[in-house]
Amino acid sequence: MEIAEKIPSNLQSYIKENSIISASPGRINLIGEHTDYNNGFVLPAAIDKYAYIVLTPREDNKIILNSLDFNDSYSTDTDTLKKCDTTLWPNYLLGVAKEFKDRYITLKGFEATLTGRVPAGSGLSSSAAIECAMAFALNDYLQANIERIELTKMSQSAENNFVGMNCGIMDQFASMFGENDSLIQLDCRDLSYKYIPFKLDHYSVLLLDTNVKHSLASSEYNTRRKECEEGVAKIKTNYPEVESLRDATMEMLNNSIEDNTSAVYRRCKYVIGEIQRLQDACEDLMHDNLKAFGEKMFITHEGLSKDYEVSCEELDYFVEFVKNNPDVLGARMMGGGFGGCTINIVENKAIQSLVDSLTKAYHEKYGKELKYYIANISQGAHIIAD
Ligand code: GAF
Repeated sequence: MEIAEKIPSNLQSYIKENSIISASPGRINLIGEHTDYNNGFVLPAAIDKYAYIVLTPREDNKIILNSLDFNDSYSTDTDTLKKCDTTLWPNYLLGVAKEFKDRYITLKGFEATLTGRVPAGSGLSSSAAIECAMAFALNDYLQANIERIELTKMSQSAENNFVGMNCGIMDQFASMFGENDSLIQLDCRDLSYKYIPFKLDHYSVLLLDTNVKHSLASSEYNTRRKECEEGVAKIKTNYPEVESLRDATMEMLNNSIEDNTSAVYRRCKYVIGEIQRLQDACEDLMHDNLKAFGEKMFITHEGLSKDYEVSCEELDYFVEFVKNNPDVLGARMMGGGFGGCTINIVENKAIQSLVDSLTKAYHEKYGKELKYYIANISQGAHIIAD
């Protein structure tokens, strides 16, 4: 078997003559946070950190799953697809297998070995990367010929319905549709999208990882979704045509919820503002106005922190730390929130000194270790060898 692309060395010994190897990346999101499940726009991109799967066919109906990162294995079979209730990682893979089965595609036995280079718990969508790599490998193995867009929806559905995390579609879409050096402007209402070239010259996308993940993350995520739905229901009593916050304006909101200090009002205010802000930010990119783009990132952070309330002390500290640094054009928390990374647009020559000073300050203030990554915008899910 000829393997054109470099794959992690720990996978080598699992590769057999008839193996299929797939890879799918983590993502960043420049602007448009918590807008996907409100039918709004998002602006993600795939990054050069991948989840890899080696899938080797079996003659029987057994499914054997190995995680090299957790040094763990799990077995079930194609008939039962028994969910694992002691640890989560097998369920990302089994959830995707179930999606094929639900589409009346006959499953066959296999052994799948997984290793990931997307840091977990950093808000870079390591779980979407695993799901999409699995969807790609199974599509190839079962010769199902399912299109990328459908594989994207299957991966999201696996996370919603098998794993039990009610995420939107942004992460899986970015992992599947990423292109080198391009952002994806995705309209989550109808899944239409366009690529926006993103060449930063002497700037880079720097991810500063707080290395914390507060346990509130998934329960608060579901609460935010409910609060947005509640807002839509209130607006709908005056404006029946409004189906989601995408259709709402600030005027509609003000005419529908009197108390502008209430949680529901503030959640809706943030989302309505963010959907518009993303569209304005894309205009900034068209006009090569990175400075204006970056300023909007700071505004987004403020909204996520104060109105949407999904930030945390560490993330706020990181954004505050870079705010008055002239070499940083924009910064904000990224992803679901309550930990993980901030995304920053930083002048290349200033990166090292920024990282050094924040490492020291973060350690002094919180006793915690900073991690950081330069995000190179890369290709989405693909087969490496089959
Ligand atoms: C998480 C979810 F998985 C996405 O769907 C999205 O809602 C994001 O949080 C917030 O923008 O990554």
